[in-house]
Amino acid sequence: MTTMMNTMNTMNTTLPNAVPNLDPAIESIRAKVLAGQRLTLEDGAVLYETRDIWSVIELAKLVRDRMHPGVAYYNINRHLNYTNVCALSCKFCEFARKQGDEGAYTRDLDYIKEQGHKALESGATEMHIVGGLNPYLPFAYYTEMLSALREIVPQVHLKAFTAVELVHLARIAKVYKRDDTKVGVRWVLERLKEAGLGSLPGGGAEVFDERVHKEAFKSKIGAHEWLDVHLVAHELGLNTNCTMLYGHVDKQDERLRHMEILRRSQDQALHRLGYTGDGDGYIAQGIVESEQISAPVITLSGEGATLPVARLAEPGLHDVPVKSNKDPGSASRATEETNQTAGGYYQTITPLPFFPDGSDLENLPGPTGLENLRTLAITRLMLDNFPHVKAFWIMQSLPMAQVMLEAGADDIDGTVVWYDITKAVGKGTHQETTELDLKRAIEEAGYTPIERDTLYRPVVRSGRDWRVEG
Ligand code: V47
Repeated sequence: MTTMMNTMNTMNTTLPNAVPNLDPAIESIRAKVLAGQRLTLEDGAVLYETRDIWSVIELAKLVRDRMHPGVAYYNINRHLNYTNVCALSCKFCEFARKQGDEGAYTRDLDYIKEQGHKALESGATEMHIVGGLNPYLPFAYYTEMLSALREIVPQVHLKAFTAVELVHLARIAKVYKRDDTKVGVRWVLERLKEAGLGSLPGGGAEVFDERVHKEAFKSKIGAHEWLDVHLVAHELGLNTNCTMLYGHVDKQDERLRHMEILRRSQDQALHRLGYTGDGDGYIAQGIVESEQISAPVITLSGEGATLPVARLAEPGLHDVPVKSNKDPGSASRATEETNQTAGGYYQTITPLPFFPDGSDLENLPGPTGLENLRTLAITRLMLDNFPHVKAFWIMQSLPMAQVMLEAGADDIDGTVVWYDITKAVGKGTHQETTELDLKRAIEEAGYTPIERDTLYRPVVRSGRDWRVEG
């Protein structure tokens, strides 16, 4: 017996440590996360550098569960890419074609209406509509597209046009002002909203950094213009999303800076809606040295924080007051006094891992599975004022999207159907999953699936008929 114990002791000392990666550097970050405090860029760097990736994931799950206890969202949607003809030549993009190239297309109004009918038949709550910067389409094409869909599918939310498309629209409508993007974009957005636009998707943000911009998407709008477009949308009461396309020529510190810029932009949006923060706001630098953002820090990831309430999508019905997470009275006052609306903030961030295939950066490997999980978890932890983090299964696969629910994501987008911008390995552009698959993935991950509309309001459904709860 003694001999056996001795043998076991010897074996124990030669076994690898059962938890080899625990990193004490994470402990101060853990304390901040538990207290609902904002993490710094230095904290973010630690989270990127540590070998203890499971602690990073565990912390992100803690925050995700605190914000959305027991549930995960999904939606029934349809993506529509109306043209792939694009004046730009971004290096990471395999979607764009020049007019006359093989495979170049521009959908006419009949095609678009047909997509509307299909959305209706499938019971979709959202159409996600984006395309290239097609220099041959007039401004009227866009308003007619929205008006036609509004007529066919009045209930379906039209989430359409990324920031760069909206700047392009200002150019073709000849209202673009080089020294103030906001003026032309406001003109465009007012008309699109009138025609039926419900919110903006988050594409085209890429990574907000001059070097990355120059190297990978030089002719596209930069951070300033992207943020200006979203600012105007917020001022008009439209909710928007945002993305981070990472894993190409970007570095980790540039991703962190991207996150910092987004959360400061969200501080501004929430402050405008009456969120008061905890009073210890810091004056952060904007994108350029001379610019300062003076909104207070507003976090939504702490215990008991109130997420902004969704509002009705129809034009003119944007007047549901939000509640402040710190001072419930202040938001209602702001709403009454300044006629602010509850719409007008970033709803969700979708981290997009770079897909090299077919792009000019095909020589790059693209991010690995662990890099994807780590970046997602850090996104959840850094973007403490973003209500949602989305797993876009098209770019991750559904099995990976399911794992992402354990690492910070609370939402899986969506049934999709056709998607042309990237193709998951071995797939064509027909990329569809069923509601059943989404629900099964969510339930197996231990969450209750909640079907949501674009504004994250729970949907009550009977077959293809649906209504928003409440
Ligand atoms: O804007 C382009 C990116 C975006 C590649 O807001 C690429 O709810 C990876 O924005 N590899 C489109 N990404 C997707 C997008 C999106 C998706 C789902 C939901 C939402 C939302 C937004 O895809 C583009 C661009 O940033 N992209 N090429 C590529 N090779």
